[in-house]
Amino acid sequence: MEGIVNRRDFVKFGGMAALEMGAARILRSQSQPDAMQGSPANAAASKADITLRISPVTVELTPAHTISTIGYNGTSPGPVLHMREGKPVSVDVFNDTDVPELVHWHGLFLPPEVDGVEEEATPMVPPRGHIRYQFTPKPAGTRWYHTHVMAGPDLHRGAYTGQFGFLMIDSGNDPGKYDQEVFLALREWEPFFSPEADDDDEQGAAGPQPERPKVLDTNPAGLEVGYQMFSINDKSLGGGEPLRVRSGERVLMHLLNASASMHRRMALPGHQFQVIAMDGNPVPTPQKVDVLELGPGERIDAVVEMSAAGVWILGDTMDQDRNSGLGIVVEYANQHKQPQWVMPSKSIWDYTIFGKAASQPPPDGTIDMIFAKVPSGAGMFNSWTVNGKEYPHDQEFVLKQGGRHRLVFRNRSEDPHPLHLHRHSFELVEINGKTTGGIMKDTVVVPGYGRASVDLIADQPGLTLFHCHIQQHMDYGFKALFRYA
Ligand SMILES: [Cu+2]
Repeated sequence: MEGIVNRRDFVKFGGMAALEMGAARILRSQSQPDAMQGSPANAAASKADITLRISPVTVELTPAHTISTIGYNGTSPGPVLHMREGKPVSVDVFNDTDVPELVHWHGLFLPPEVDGVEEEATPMVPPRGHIRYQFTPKPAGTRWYHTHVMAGPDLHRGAYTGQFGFLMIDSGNDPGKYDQEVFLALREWEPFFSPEADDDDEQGAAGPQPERPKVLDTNPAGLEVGYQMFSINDKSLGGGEPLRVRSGERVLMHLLNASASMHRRMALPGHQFQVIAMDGNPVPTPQKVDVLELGPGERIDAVVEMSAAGVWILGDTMDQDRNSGLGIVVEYANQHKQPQWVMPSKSIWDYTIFGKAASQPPPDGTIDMIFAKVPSGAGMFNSWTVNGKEYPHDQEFVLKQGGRHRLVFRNRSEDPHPLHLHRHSFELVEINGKTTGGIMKDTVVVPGYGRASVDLIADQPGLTLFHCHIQQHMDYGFKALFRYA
């Protein structure tokens, strides 16, 4: 017991020391990146708990269609990683590519120096180099890991590659009320630039639009990103083994939208999803729904009771994407029909049905954040502003240690944006005028011309990146750095 306490204290001390030398660390990482691999705690050449190797991989989406990308440990998605909440872990990351990389641990409360974000001064994993991350994972739940580099105009970088995977933080208290557990990462491949977004925004068009400006900017928009192939994990619909189930089984599905830009609506005809957690955090009011909606970066844990024997397609509701691979066959034992798809009736995704009555205390302060698109603001591409400015901002977003900050996200553009805050989770307070409580997230989709308010308790000192999880939006201005006063 004594030994454990000592080690924790040591890790804590290491974290604080690193924070104080933040500026020095940036310099060191620029001048001699190799030096960043060791703090005294990991100087020994012991084997890490987990090894991740970033390298070129091929992915056989169907027997007839194999793609090349960058992945982890020879695959994409990377392995499902398991860590125990509160138990210190070491991860060796080897970068077998010719460009600097970063591994970000999405949804974890980590110090900036291991969060995997250049803007927070996490050191890069040098080309052909190695770095060791050491941290204490928390909180428990469905997290994920992915690259966090800029891609800009390069569709072979960042979130367009296969560098993503599930990261499960286990609390040790899983009641295990299910018969099977499956991991479903939703993805697209072979990106290309296109004059139109490859996205249907049914919700944005149908919902209230409290932030719609009176006068819209009608300048011609820049190029966006479309895709040719789609998959769940590494297989396109029909390209791999079906998900085999039995009548009466309860299947726990972990869904992750690992897309660089696409919003997803998923359905399984004849079945409902009992949503038990969003972004890995248990929801106050689990509910059954016909359709799940996930913006890039979001996760949903849902239990599906297998009560409609047959062979079905679990897939995206957009015909083109599903028919190009975004789905998986769900096959009951002893059933051998053609897989069936039935379009669900229209439904509006509403986070608040999973919440409870709002009961947040008044915040200590409010931070307004207005998001807007500048059509063709970056030449070929659009640019994005936060409070009228592209990243970086000048010390504008400051948190007070221990304070409850209400962030008001005002989306003055027609696109829905999945807004992600690093190193913290926040509580959804209001979306398009509907109040709610108890929904803890790290990524929230603010609908087109919509508004969301979230409460952030500032209890993780250090630089904290906020950004849209659509790679192209993030790369062209849509991010901001929070500081602690
Ligand atoms: Cu965005």
